[in-house]
Amino acid sequence: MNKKELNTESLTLNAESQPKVALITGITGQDGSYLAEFLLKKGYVVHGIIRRSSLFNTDRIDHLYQDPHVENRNLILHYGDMTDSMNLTKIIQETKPDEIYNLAAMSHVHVSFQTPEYVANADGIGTLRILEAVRFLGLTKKTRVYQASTSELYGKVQEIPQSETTPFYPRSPYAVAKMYAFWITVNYREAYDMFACNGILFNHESPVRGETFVTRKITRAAAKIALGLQDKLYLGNLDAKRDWGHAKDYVKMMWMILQADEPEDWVIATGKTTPVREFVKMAFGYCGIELRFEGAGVDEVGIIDSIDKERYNEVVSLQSTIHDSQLTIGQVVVAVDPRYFRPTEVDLLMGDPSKAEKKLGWNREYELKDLVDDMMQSDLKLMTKDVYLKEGGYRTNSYFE
Ligand code: NDP
Ligand code: GDR
Repeated sequence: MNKKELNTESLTLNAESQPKVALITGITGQDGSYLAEFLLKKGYVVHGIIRRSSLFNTDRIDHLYQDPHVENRNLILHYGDMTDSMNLTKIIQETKPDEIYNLAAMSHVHVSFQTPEYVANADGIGTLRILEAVRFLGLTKKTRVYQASTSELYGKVQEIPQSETTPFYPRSPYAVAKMYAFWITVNYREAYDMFACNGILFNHESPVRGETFVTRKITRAAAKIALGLQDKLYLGNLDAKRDWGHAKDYVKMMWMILQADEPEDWVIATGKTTPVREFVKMAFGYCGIELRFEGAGVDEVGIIDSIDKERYNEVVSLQSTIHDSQLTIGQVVVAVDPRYFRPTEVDLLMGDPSKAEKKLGWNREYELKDLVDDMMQSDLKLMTKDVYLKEGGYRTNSYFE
């Protein structure tokens, strides 16, 4: 594909001038919701697979939801699960998608040590179920498949930065399951001439990132601490370094990968790496709260060094006077809790996105600072609701990992 031909705003039609049809597994997740929004804007009919849950689990796509009684809907949801081959095959048979984005997964690295067998089934074999359904239904020439592969494959990294040719060394049940998914995607491409691709995406975050991933845990806590709703944030390994981008930039690339001339595997990253500790400083810094870190290992703490009152009032003090900050200089607001350490850690990730930049013309809109600002702005707004609820005498919930 020529760079100039890539018009992300245009209506996307298939050969018979019908809107293209996409199927997204994991549509209720962070990436699924942004991707659905992106594809709908481009004129796709989007089918999504959701799990039955005892509570509504469609928060992230509720703004896109269409009543099932409306005619000519372009977002259609199906109940399903990555562990149920028959169900996946039936959905693919009924929808006959032009593109499948396989995003569904138990995606939490630490939790995968507690549920390794389930993760192998959903994240590993689940990918095989999708590929095999496409093959079995005779859709190999019609349906292109995107597999959500991950920088976790590099694990104990063999070189810095990591590129498409860097050897893998997975360090968790999650990464090992994703390793199977990576290679089965390559194998189906080579064996059956399928347009099946891996996007090896490095960490990407957003205001709708799951609350127990480190960035969102930090921005939620920084917002709550700034508003006087929480005293302290407990974290694990502050030395871990990640290559963090914005999910909005990354879902665009998922689509670009499936529009390329040839099916290939692609690294998507920013090319920069930052320690968790620095992310914490940036999040508090957004509120005008300067932190310094003292101590080492499990004894390390983050302490308030100074407060820029003007900045604090600008972003935190709400429109009214309801909040009287409890923050003091010297206060410990971050501490280490070993329960968040992993049995085997991935110390450093830093991707080399030059192939995607050169061959597909991918570029990013968000730098790390923009990402932190976006997440902090959103979480301050979210937590401010709790301040009002408390003021009004209503109960608010504290969710801790
Ligand atoms: P999320 O955890 O936010 O979303 C995961 C989605 O998968 C949710 O919709 C979830 O449903 C669904 N899901 C989980 N298990 C099953 C199952 N057994 N059957 C059907 N659906 C299931 O992940 P992200 O959006 O952040 O990531 C998307 C994909 O990209 C994942 O595969 C992840 O491993 C991978 N990835 C993510 C990166 C990142 O930094 N975000 C980086 C690299 C790869 P429910 O809402 O019901 O829980
Ligand atoms: P990761 O993301 O494991 O890279 O997987 P996560 O945000 O969970 O951890 C990043 C790093 O931060 C360290 N850390 C903590 N992590 C969590 N969750 N909670 C803590 O309190 C904490 N303290 C320190 C971790 O040890 C780690 O080093 C994410 C997921 O989205 C995967 O699905 C995806 O494949 C990879 O990114 C790329």
